[in-house]
Amino acid sequence: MVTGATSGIGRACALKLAQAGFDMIITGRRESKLREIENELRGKGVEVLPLIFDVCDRNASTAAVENIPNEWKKIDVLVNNAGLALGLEPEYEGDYNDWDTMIDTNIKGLLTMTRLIVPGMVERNRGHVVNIGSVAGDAAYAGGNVYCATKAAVKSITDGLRIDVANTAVRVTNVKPGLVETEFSKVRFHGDEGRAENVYKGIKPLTGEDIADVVVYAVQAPAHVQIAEVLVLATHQASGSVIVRK
Ligand code: NDP
Ligand code: 8X3
Repeated sequence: MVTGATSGIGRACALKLAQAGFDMIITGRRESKLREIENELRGKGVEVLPLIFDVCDRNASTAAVENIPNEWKKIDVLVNNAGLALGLEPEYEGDYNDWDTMIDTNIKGLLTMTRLIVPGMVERNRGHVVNIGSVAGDAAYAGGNVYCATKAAVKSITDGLRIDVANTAVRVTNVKPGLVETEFSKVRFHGDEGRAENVYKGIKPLTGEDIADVVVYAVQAPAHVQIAEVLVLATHQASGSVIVRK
């Protein structure tokens, strides 16, 4: 299961995991995009189950998971990818709604999906949770404030889960990308495409596929190998705030 598979990193993860032979449960809120990727995945010869729901809506998330047909219930891999940044204002000028949406999606949505899916993994003594964190969780950068805090929370939540399932064969990974060119900046700047494009000017950013390669590696590592955490940066990015542009 990949959450937020309609775009960017999640979409690339779904495609690369399908290429590796996994049947795919894909989720997102935009039905038309989900249908597009459903067709693309079917073309790779795997079974696909699309689920349309908002990870911020706990009742809808619970209903979606409870209604998964029996033959799909044994989920081997959960990629908790659905997430977003909104705004880049100084903390003292931030928008309350943007803060709530980031916290509800990146922290509470990820926790809801973990709570719904991981008990089955523990019961079967088999499974892998890959959380998509961020370099933004390692240190705050200007205007990053609440987004950075949500990704720092993803680190703690991932580490906590890894401890709590250490007596099982379930593995837990935090993949922390740097600059990846996806719909991320368009969403962050509320649809301002010009501002979004500037984020990737003068540097060759990562692609969703670059991150998906890391996810597939972690998932396919031998059973005794747990890739706990990976920071993946573009070559001319050194941290959340050090980016050398040409
Ligand atoms: P995109 O905007 O391209 O994709 C985000 C995905 O999340 C979409 O499929 C979207 O689907 C889904 N999503 C967002 N909110 C919700 C929600 N409430 N319920 C269900 N699905 C939701 O961005 P990215 O691919 O870049 O982002 C994916 C993850 O990677 C995020 O967690 C982001 O924080 C993280 N990340 C991104 C980086 C980057 O530079 N791009 C770097 C580091 C981390 P839909 O709109 O259809 O619901
Ligand atoms: C996304 C990467 O640096 O834009 O998490 O915050 S950054």
